[in-house]
Amino acid sequence: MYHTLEEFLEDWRREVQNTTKLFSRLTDDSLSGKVWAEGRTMRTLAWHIVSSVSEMMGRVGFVLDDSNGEEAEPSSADEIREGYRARTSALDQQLQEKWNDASLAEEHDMYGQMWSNATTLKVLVTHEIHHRGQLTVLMRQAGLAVPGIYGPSYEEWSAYGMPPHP
Ligand code: NI
Repeated sequence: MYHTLEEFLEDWRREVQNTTKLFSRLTDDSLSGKVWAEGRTMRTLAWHIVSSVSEMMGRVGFVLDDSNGEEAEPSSADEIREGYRARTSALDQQLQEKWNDASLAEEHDMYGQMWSNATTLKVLVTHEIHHRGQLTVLMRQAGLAVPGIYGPSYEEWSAYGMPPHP
């Protein structure tokens, strides 16, 4: 649980860097890939990560884009990258302008339950990590190289001259 805004920002900025690193490996050609017939495509999954930032934070008073959640999924990987960059930088700036440490204890109706803003921020982070893990699998199955996030990826072990860990 976050006790100060700075605690959150430190965590969040690191995760934004991680997601940005993963998104940097997306290619236009790979976006329609999925693991099973009914599954989400990489495009849908990546865009869900992007749009969830504005959807979730929109419920606690932040306007991070002007789509009202009506936006179509973009066709290119660059639009996904730019959408993420724009939303996360707007959030970073607006959080510093509008919230302080006391804001974390305020509660809002989130999906039918009352959550403190500290809880909402925690869910923002874990939701993104959850879907980023799914996206990593899809990217690997599509033959894309994936970056290490909390530890080296297969390719990175080799680059360090070490045998890849399973
Ligand atoms: Ni989700």
